[in-house]
Amino acid sequence: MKDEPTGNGKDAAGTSRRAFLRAGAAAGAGLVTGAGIARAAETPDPLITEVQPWATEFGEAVDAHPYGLPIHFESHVKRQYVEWLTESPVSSINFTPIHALEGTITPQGCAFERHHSGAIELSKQDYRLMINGLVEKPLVFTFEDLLRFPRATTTAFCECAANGGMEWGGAQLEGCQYTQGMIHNMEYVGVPLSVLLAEAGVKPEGKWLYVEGADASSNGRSLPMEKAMDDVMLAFFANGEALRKEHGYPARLVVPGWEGNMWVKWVRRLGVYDQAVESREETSKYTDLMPDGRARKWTWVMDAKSVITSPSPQVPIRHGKGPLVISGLAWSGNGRVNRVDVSLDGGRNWTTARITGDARPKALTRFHLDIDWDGSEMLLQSRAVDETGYVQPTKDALRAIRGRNNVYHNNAIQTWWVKADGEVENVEVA
Ligand SMILES: Nc1nc2c(c(=O)[nH]1)N[C@H]1C(S)=C(S)[C@@H](COP(=O)(O)O)O[C@H]1N2
Ligand SMILES: [Mo]
Repeated sequence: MKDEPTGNGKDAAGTSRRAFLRAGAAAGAGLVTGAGIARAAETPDPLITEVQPWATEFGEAVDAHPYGLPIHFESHVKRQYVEWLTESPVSSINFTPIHALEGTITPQGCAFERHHSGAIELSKQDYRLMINGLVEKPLVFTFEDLLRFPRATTTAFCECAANGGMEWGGAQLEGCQYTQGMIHNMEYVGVPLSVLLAEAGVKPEGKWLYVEGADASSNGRSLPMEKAMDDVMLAFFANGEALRKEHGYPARLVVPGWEGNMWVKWVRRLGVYDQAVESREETSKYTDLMPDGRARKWTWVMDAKSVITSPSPQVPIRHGKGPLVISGLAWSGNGRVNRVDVSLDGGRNWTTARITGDARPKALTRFHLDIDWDGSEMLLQSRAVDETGYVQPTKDALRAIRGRNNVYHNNAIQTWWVKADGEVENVEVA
């Protein structure tokens, strides 16, 4: 069984696509203010002149939805499951509709899920957390116990190491949901691991923490003690409410900046050891197969990356030329995103985008670029630069080092080919 989606270098139609820069592909990029977008209607607009049903009938009562869902007009904004990627939906992944979201917070209800053995239902009553191994005092906590420790909050992205993995072989799936949607970003509240570990008392030889989940897969991962003591949290709440079942209810690990696989869900045990356990999840999986056939391990940090979410294949331009909002996401596991550049011509020329809202460290950051589109073809790209000075690489630059054997850690620049009719395709530039 294929474990993480790897793709096959082909798109659904079985063709491998590689687009080429055309002469004169550089599109007009005058910056706009939005003035002149709205026009006075030339003929009477019944939506204004006629009394509408929503103004003559009652709307829904306040007792209709004790817990609401998005309005049905937005029902297309949902996770996507791609059947052919994996053999079984209980050991699989789905994708966040990043093309349809704005801002930076991912609602739990459409945040991607990755389970190795399905999402389990573990009640707070049945929950136990054990800390054992090289500690002064092995401990077991109930969920009620955990709620009595001082809390902290952090906003962080969780990106599966396989995000964009299908792109190693070439531009494939249409849509940034499929190509880059193994990511979500939430505001978590929980207890720092440093607080819980201090309670048990880590012995000086305890250099590694092995974190185990309560599901059948357990998804056990080893974390160096420095990271565990730094910014890792055992979270109970996400985006203001309890974690959803699929995200690890009642408690999951939040490991800011590090690959999603380390964000153990339904955490049941923290084992303190003097070395890494070298579990399946950190040996045969989540290592980077290099061109010479050797596997590089412990590539925990998710390097800086960005993607334009709109326009993108699922969000073609329907309004024709003129003012166009280019919107995208950038992030870095090494800290803050300092700058995002956008290219309209496949990486020849770059314009610095506007960072909209906060650029928090190790969290999704929103950028916008407002252009005056002249209606000609564009090869849209974005490039993140983080606070360490690291610049998101091109696909070719990354492949020169990593080859094409890889599944994981593809943070290369993504290209969208915007055609004159506004349709958008996933391509590569050569
Ligand atoms: N216990 C447990 N934790 C787990 C997993 C799992 O299968 N079991 N999957 C891991 C992987 S590979 C990823 S990418 C993230 C995904 O978190 P999410 O399902 O909340 O998006 O959870 C991680 N934690
Ligand atoms: Mo993952």
